[in-house]
Parts: sequence; C-alpha cells; structure tokens
Amino acid sequence: MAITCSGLVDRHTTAWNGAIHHSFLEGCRTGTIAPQQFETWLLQDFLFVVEFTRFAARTLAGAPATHFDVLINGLAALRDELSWFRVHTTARGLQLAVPKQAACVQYCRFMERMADTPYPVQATAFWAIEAVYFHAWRGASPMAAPYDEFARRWGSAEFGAYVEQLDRQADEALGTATGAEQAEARAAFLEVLTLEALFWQMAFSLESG
Ligand code: HMH
Repeated sequence: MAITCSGLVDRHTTAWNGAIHHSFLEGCRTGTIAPQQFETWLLQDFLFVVEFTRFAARTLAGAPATHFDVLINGLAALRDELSWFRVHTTARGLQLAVPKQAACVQYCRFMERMADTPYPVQATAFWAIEAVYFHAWRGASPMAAPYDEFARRWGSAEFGAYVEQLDRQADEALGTATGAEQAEARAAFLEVLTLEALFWQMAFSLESG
C-alpha cells in the first residue's frame, strides 16, 4: 500500500501539530505580537517565497502533463503573492534586501536539495509546504487587525481547495512510486514540519539585519 498525504498527517500528528501551532500565530490572532516580530517574519517569508517559486518551477518541470494546470495556477498565485509582499513591505517602510536568517537559509537549502529528488518526493514536499501553512493560518483564524488580512489570505477556502488539489496530485504520484521514493517522501514531509516550526520561531529571534 502506497503512503498518502492524509496518511502522513494521521501517522505523525505530534510533528504536524508542532508545525501548525505556534505562539507567533497566537500572537497574531490576539493582536499581541510585537510589530517588529511580525515584520521580521514578513521579510523572511518574502525571501522564502522567492525560493519557493523556484521550487514550484522545478516541480512543474518534472511533473506529468496532467498535473500542469494545478501547478501553473500555483505559480500564478505565487506571482501575485510576491507583488502583494512588495506592497506590504513598502507600506511598512521595510527594506526587502535583508540577509536571510538561519531558519530561512535552512528551509531554502531544503528546497534546493529537493531539485534532485524524483517527482513523487517533490510533489509531497510541495503539498506539505502549502498544507502546513494553510492549516497554521486557518487554525489561528480569525485574527485581530492588522493581521486579519494575512489569516484571510492563507486560511482562505480558496487556498484550502488548492491544497486539496496538491494532495490529490501527490497521492497519485505516490501511488506508483517505489518503496525508496515513498520513504524519501515521508522523510521530506517530516523535514518540512521541522523547518516550518523553526520558521515561526524565527520571528522571536533577535538576529538583526
Ligand atoms: C514559511 N511556509 C512558509 N512560508 C510560506 N509562504 C509558505 C509555507 C507557503 O507559501
């Protein structure tokens, strides 16, 4: 029996919960997050999304043609997201050209490493990155202003529907994957959960720059 996305979540609930619940999200929900912590996170997330876009393109390059629609729509959404980040960071008077913090560097390296993996592994990692994000924001919704806009964006029903499509495509790829590929997909899933938890935590780190 091949592994599935929902099977991975069910089997690793502790790690999953560790990635989708964090005091950062709780601080956004209640509006008690320090603006500087939010801004630290926002800038790093922009830098993350730049690299995530490259990962999306590499995943598309190895995908079966039947998966193109969903992935191309995903790339278009990333284009909009990058310009949305620029609007928000400019409105807050933030410089986009900041160095990546350690947690961001680590997450970006992981996505680079995924370039050399078979498509079922990439599809699983890609789904995991979006799924964990959706559930994190959704779980902390509704949020206090001005963070409500962020929760609405990443916790929206529309984003949830996209995550479902990615889940189906990853499951399909996993259905014909070898045992070794499935093991690699599970390891990638678990690594995403760890990296995601570190990324939330980064908002509280005092690294400046
Ligand atoms: C840290 N994970 C992180 N940032 C994001 N923007 C996503 C996932 C999903 O796009």
